[in-house]
Amino acid sequence: MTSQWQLRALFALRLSQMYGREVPAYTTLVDVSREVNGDVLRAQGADAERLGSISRVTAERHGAIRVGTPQELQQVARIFAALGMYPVGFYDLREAAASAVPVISTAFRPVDSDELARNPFRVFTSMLTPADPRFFDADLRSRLETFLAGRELFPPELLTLADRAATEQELPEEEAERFLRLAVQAFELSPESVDKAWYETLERISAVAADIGGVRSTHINHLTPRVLNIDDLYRRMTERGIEMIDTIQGPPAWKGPDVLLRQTSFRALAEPRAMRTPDGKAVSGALRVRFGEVEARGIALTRKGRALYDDLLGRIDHQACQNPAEDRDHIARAVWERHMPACEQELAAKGLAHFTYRLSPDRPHDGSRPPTSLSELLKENWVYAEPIVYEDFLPRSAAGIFQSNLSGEGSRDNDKEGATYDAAWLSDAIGRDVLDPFALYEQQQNHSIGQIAHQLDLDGPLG
Ligand code: OOG
Ligand code: NI
Repeated sequence: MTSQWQLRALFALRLSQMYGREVPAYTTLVDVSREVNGDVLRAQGADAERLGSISRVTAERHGAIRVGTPQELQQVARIFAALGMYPVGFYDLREAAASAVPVISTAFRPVDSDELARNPFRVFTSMLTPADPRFFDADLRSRLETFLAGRELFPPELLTLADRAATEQELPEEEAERFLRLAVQAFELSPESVDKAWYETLERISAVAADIGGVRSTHINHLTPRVLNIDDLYRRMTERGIEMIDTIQGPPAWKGPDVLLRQTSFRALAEPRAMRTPDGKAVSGALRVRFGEVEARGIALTRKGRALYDDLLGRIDHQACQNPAEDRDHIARAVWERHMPACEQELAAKGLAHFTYRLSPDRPHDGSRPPTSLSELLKENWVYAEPIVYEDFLPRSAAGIFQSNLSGEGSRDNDKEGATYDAAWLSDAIGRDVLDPFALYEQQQNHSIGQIAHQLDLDGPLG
């Protein structure tokens, strides 16, 4: 029998092998990430594993896919449920991007800390919004919806096997093999020829719309390894002649704790694709639909910490706008140094980040009674705090990644009122709850605090 987490790990591995064959620069990225991680581990020892064991970090990937309709998203949810991955978070990229990115997104990922430790594979999944009149007029909307309704992204056999894995929480070896083969195949780049005129019609609105609704299949568009020093990785990739986008998205490099997520990417090469012209002629074309991305993960922030993060980004924007000659990274670092706590203890004390609390092995064993507040317990060395790693995404970074890999701006009519989508709408459309990431981190933290209270025989909640 192959359990769900094994299916998840195998799926991530095979997807990685497939993507490496299809996009060779990805293999370079994985090699360089491994070199960087090895160097960080040698230089920092156990500290390098503070946000996850090296085996987890080495295997860690996130992928991204894009689909066209709620029905397709529902099917994606069935496939990922087979792998123990559930929709977490709602991202509205339409609002986060300046150019035309007509999608809303969620991320499928494991939610329990044990499952995350086994294999944290996650997939950022976007769905097209044809009902948004800022991008699509009534005629194009209806042509698009008809086109999408007429395609099949996932064969019924794959979905049946997925449902079985989700219900039984495992699959017999032969079925597991079949499931994995069909699942990986569903995310390969299809050799089917592309209707050139239709693709170009959508491309004028948005390259993302064309990528999703201009073809009869979906594909994984990047697969992102995790690296322990993204600044070093950026330098090494550049030295190897791979042209990276000009920024690292997210928090700046600085001496204090890493929070949330830092990401950077490179544009993939145009790949040859068979195309059909309106008069039925086969021509060869090329599409740039895939790219490379890498990320470094930091500590999960609380809602309050996240509000601070968003506020600081706003300050950086403002200062960068006022001082166009100054280097943005430089501005960002100065803002961070001024406003972001310089150590984990302060992040915890101010309620800005999430931690798992555990009993210290060297706590007093002389029969003395422990204090009853968490801060005292920490101070007197009864317990210690381990940071909880951020497992999710950032809408603004995601929009930056989308945008930096598009050729044109596309078009959007901001005079029109946008169609409204939110987490509740998405839950309804997929037919399962889209989970709140903040609530998940909070539960994990509270659970650890509850356990400490229990182990130390303290009654009532810890203050
Ligand atoms: C997704 C872009 C966002 C991330 O890591 O933030 C993303 C896409 O291009 O489909 O992958
Ligand atoms: Ni990504």
